[in-house]
Amino acid sequence: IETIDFNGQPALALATQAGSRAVVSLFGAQILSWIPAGSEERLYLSPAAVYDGSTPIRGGIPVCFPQFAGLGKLPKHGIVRTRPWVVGEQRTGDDYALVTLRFTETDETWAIWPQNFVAELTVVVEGERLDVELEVENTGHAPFAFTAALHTYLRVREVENARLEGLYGHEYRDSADHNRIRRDSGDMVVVEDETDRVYHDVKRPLLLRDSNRNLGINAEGFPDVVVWNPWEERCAALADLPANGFRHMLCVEAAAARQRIELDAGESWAGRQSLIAL
Ligand code: TA6
Repeated sequence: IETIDFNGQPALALATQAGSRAVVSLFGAQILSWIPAGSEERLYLSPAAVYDGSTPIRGGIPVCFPQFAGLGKLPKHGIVRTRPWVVGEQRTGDDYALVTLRFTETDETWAIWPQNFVAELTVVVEGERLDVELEVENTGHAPFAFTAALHTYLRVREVENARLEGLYGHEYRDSADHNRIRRDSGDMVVVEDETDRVYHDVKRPLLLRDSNRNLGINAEGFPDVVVWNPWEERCAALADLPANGFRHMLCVEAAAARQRIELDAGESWAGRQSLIAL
């Protein structure tokens, strides 16, 4: 595990002897790259991403906390994706590398969200796996509630050819269509238009089929799954995504969005997303 400069932001580069690699930025505790052993890049990081701290980094795995999207009055996707985290534990074994980054409230975050908390993101690369765990502790004296997500941008060869399996029969809120509540009735999700859905209560693992490579996606603690692709028009409106960027990304996010998670003083919560290159 090495500290590196990634486009002007301090980051940690993880590597295992077997050849898995990942890069985690201290800005937002955002994973920017993941290459499973013997494979190629599996996360989408926009070539037009901005790293000067003025805006979130487009791509990788942004951490959304204590608010997912615009579900409340806080800034979109919360307050930790645009702030520096500190490095905690760093460990490597024969076949894995682990880092923990920590964020503790500051005067600045208190002014936006008046709560005492510690958020910890633990990243483990091991063989074909990437495990990402977000832990939140209420270190104050009163209860608080939050929504959250690991806003994972997966790299796909051609989004129209990608197939996401495992969501059949699930209810979802369609943010791309007036927040209508629908039920998925297809064997797989195919993205061929703007897609922005919050699937509720997903207990099954998902499988992303992408040309000749597959990815298993598992979550624990995060009850919901968000599937997002901005498609052509919305992509064109995002200055930090190239015009064809939407073709090479698909966000499949582990989220706690439908219901807020409530934590009493002293309580903790943890949610995890695992990606497995198959
Ligand atoms: O997770 C989906 C979403 O909430 C979309 O509605 C879309 O706006 C996206 O996140 C990206 O948000 P951002 O603030 O990073 O541009």
